[in-house]
Amino acid sequence: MKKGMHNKDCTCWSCPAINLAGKVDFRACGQSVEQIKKFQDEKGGGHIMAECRRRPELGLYDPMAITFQECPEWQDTEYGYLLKNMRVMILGIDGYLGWTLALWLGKLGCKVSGIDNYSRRNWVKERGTHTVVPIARMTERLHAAKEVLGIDIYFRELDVLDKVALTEFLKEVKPEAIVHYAECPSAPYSMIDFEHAKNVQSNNVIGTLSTLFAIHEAVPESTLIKLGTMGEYGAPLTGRPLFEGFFPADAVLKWQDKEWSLGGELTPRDPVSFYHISKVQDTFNVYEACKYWWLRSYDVMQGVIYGVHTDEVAADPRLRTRFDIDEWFGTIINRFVAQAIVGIPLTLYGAGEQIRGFIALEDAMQCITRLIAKPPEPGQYGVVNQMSGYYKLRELAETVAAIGKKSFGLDVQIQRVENPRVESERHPFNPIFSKLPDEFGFVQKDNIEQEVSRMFSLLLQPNIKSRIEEKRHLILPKTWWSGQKKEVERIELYK
Ligand code: USQ
Repeated sequence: MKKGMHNKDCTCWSCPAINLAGKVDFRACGQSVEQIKKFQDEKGGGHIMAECRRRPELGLYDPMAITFQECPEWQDTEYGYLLKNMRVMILGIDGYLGWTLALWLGKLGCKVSGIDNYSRRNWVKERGTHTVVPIARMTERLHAAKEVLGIDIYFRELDVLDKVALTEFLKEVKPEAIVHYAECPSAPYSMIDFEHAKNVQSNNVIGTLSTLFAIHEAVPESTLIKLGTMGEYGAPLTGRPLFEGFFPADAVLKWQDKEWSLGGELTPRDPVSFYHISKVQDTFNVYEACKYWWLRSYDVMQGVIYGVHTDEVAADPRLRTRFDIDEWFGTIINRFVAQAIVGIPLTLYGAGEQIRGFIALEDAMQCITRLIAKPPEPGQYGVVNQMSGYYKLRELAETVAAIGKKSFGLDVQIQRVENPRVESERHPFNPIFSKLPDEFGFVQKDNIEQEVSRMFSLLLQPNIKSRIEEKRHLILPKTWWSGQKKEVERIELYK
C-alpha cells in the first residue's frame, strides 16, 4: 500500500461532514454499502442522498460519488487523507495516552478539544505515589502546547458520567471524531476490593454508556474510537486464533455431526480482571448502539503499551506525558525500566512465561490517527487488534536487563516472585493483528529495544531517578486477586 493512501477510495458515505437523507433502513452492520448499491442497481439509484456540512454548495448528491482523494476537504498526510482542521475530541485528555494524542493530532493540524476530571491523578495519589516523569498542571500544559508547538487545545474539566454536560460540550464543539480514553485502565486497581471494582466498572461501563447516549443526541455522524483491550479475549488454552473482534467468514462450528458458520459473530471473551470485564461490557454497549442508532465506532483492542516518546511530548519538559511505575498503574515494560534504574530486580510474576501483545506509545498514536482518517460507515462497529508484536514476559525482562547493562552500565537482575494474579502462566497465544497494517496502512516505527533505550535515557535524569527512588517501596505488588493484601515473596533470583 502506498504511504498515506489507505483511505483514498473512501467516499462521503464514511465522512463525518455528511448529512444523510434516505428511504432505506440500511443498518445491518458493515453491510450497508452493499445494500445500498443493490438498492440503487435495482431501483435506478438516487434514493440515498447527502448534504455536505463543509461544502453546502454541493446541494443534495449521491454520497458515494466523491472520494476522499477527490474532495478538497480531505488533505494528504503521512497517515492518509485527513479532514482539513478536523475537529477531534479526546475524552481523558490528561492521561498517558490522551495528552500524547492531543499534541500529536494538534501538530497534524487537527482542532483538538478534550475533557478530563483528573481521576488518574487522584487514583495514583491514592496509592501514595506520583508520575515519575513530572507533568505540569493542565493550565500550564495548555499554555506550553500553545507556546512551544503553536497548538490551541480547547479543554473542559468534565466527567464522562455527567451525560448532560457532556452532551452540551459535544453540541458546542461538534467533533468529527471522538477518542475515548476516559476509563480506569488498571486491572489490579479493580481487584482491590468491592468499592474499587464497583468504581472501575461504573466509571468505565456507565461512562461509555453516557458517551454513547451523548453522541447519539449531539453528534451521531461522528466516529467513536473506543479503547478496548487485548485482555478481553484472554489466552485460550486451545491456542485458537484471537480474531479481530469477529469470526472471519470461513470460520465454522462443528458439533456432533453438524456444521454452522460462525462468520461475522462476535468472538468469545475471557477477561482476566474486573477491569478487563468492564471493557467486555463496553464492547456490547458500543456494538449495540451502532446497530440501534447508526453510530459508527472502532473498538481498539490494544496490547500493553510502553514508552515515553513522541516528538511532541519530547519538545519541552512541560509537554511530557505521565509515567507510572506503581503496581496499580505502571505497565510491565515501564515498570521494568524504572526497577532497573534503582536496582530492584525485575519482577516476573509466576513463571514469567505469560505472553502478551505490546505496542509503543508512538506507534499507538499512529494507529489511532489512521483510524480517525478512515471513518467507519454509518452503523458500522469495527474492531482492530492494536499491537506490533507479542512476547513472553521473561523475554522482555531479558531485553530490558540486557539494554540496561550494555548501554547504561547498570547491574540489572531478574527475579521470579509469587503471582498475585489469577492468570495462565504457560499458554499458547495466537493473536491476529493484520487489519491495522493491511487496511489502515500502519507501519511499525518503534521497536522495543529502541524505545527501552529512550526510556532509560529519560528516566536516568537525576530529578526523575530521585522520584523513582522516593517511591521504590511501592514497586512490589500487594494486591492479590484473592483479596489478600500482602507483599509478594521472591521465588528465585532468575538471573
Ligand atoms: N506482570 C509481571 N510483572 C510486573 C507487572 C506485570 O510479571 O511487574 C505481568 C502480569 O502478571 C501480566 C502482564 O505482566 O501477565 C501484563 O501486566 P501489566 O500490568 O503490564 O498489564 P495489564 O494488567 O495486562 O494491563 C495493561 C493496561 C491495561 C490494558 C492491558 C492490555 O494497564 O489498561 O488493557 O495492559 S492487555 O494486557 O493486552 O490486556
